[in-house]
Amino acid sequence: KILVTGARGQIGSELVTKLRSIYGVANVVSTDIRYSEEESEKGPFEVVDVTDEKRIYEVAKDYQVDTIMHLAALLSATAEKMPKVAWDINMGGLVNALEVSRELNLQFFTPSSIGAFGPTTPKDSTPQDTLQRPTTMYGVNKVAGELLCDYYFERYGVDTRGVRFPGLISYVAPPGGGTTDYAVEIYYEAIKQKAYTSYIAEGTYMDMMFMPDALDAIVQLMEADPTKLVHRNAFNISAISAEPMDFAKAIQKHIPEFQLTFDVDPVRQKIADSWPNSIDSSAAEAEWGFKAKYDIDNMTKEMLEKVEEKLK
Ligand code: VAH
Repeated sequence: KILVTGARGQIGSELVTKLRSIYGVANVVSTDIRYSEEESEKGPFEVVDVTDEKRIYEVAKDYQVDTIMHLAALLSATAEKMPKVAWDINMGGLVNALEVSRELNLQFFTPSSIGAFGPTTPKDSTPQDTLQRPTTMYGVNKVAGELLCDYYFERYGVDTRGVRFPGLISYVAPPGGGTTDYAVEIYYEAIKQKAYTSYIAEGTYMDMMFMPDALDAIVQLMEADPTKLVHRNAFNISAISAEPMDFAKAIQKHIPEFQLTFDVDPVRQKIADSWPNSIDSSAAEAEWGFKAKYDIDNMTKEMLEKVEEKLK
């Protein structure tokens, strides 16, 4: 049985659906800070504010879960707007969820991000083990989070596992306040206006991944043989290293008249410039068989089809 925090977020909303299709509806408790009629009709749902440790404990105990997948967090751009609030939620929520996992001996997953790297990290094919001095509050939270999860594994034996996600592209729930959100918005605008103005500058490479690959990676890592894991928090995984023009070219194969223009947002550009251009996934491939299925072309085909359907 799995407790998911942040279940109404960009990852959470699709992860809950996937987990329920694998493990059964009754075996996945979705939780979020706000009540949702829709969520509670789909399966077990509870209101949980992750800054309230007792509440996490109560739900984990009542439902007798054996795993927590902790997704509740503020993303990079939002965190830069309210750094102290981001610290309280991202670190306070994480340590609360880890404490409950220790007390109830639960398996534990939480995502890190390419945002855990900084401007002094090698930018191309960023290694699994390298210098991590991020210059954003989100990045500080992610590096501290990786170290905290490894600590709970080494010190208390909590089976903690994590991946460093690239920018995730999806069509179910919109991303909230990320730096890579342009790569989702561009598909919606391509359908609506056949044009998009990117707040990230031409030539800015970042790692990206289609949500189905991200969800498969979570399940695969959590089911992996623990004796084979050399690393735990958190594995580099990537699928696509792309800049805005790469998305435009992929879209133009389906919508030839699509136009991409630029109006750079200095805040999010500064964040993007501090992140790698591409990261190396070889540790994940070697230790638990990670393999992405989507490249920018098959992702673009599916995104345009699904977004068009959604906007009908
Ligand atoms: C963000 N989508 O932009 C998230 C993610 C790598 C990017 O961490 O903050």
